[in-house]
Amino acid sequence: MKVAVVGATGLVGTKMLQVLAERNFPVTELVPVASERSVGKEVTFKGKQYKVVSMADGIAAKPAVAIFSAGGSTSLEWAPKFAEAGITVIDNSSAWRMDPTKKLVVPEINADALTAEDKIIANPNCSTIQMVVALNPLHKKYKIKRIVVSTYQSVTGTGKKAVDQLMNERKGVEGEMAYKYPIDLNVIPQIDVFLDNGYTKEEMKMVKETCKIMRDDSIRVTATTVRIPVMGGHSESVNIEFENEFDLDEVKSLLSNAPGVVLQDDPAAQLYPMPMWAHDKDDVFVGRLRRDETQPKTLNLWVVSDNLRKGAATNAIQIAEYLASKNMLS
Ligand code: A2P
Ligand code: 11C
Repeated sequence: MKVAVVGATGLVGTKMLQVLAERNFPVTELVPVASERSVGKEVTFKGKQYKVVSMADGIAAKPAVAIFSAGGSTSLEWAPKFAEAGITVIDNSSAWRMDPTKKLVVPEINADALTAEDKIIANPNCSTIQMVVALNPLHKKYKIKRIVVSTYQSVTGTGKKAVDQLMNERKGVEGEMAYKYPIDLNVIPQIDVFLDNGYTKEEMKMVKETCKIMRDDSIRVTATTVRIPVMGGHSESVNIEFENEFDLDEVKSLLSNAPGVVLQDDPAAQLYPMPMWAHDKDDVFVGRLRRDETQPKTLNLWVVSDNLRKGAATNAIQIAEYLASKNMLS
């Protein structure tokens, strides 16, 4: 199958090439696409060099599927043009996520909603994906009423410029700033821009995308999203109030058997999820499971995942794998 990766020179795009190769997605020809600045540059896929082409040439190549990670404005402009040419777009930006005519998909949860008519499919935000992968099995069993989440997010979520800022600060060299403030030895309680309600766009993504993916608008979510000087993945402290009573051992068993989830929860052995272990893994790691002793039917947990993997590239490629398995890519 001919596969285009749009944004192939970026952090997520590069990870997409790696994940496509690792998972042996049936790529017969790769079409790497990026901005005009990168046309003619080369990327490596399965040991072979491929020349980066422009957006227009990406369409002209007629891939069966185009996996986009080139920013929201690029997607808004170009995804419809790819779709009109009959190319299925899986888009990692926020451009289409809340469009009621587009599906927002985490395969473990709602791939069944996809049809061959879906030509632009949205990949959720990284911090939302890892949370819903962990919480969906619990929602199905106990029904979630309310979620209070605080995040500790990797600089890789911002892109290459932020990784460079952190590394430059470590080395004590001057460089371009991805953030308004230093990030090394600091914590920045702002991810993306502030909205009129005082929350950031990242926080409101977690609120809205959670309900859409879990197909339940009654779930109340409140979030504080924070950038920390870490690279391996995003971490989240999640407090969940359920409609129904739960049993902690049953919660552990549900999570142990949940697709895409790895339980890492052994306080006696000081075992819990950490970004240094989640790095470059496809799973969502869950630990620190305990009752909230201040109110009934409420659970605390800690969830970590590599935001470039399950939070972006892996989830998008799992969507492509699902479509391919159902013969929905032509
Ligand atoms: P380029 O490298 O040519 O700028 P990151 O999030 O790591 O910064 O990566 C962003 C990705 O999106 C890069 O591959 C980048 O290409 C691509 N990109 C950015 N703007 C555009 C655009 N206007 N058209 C196509 N690709 C774009
Ligand atoms: C971050 N979550 O860590 C963001 C990156 O809507 O896909 C991904 C933004 C998005 O900064």
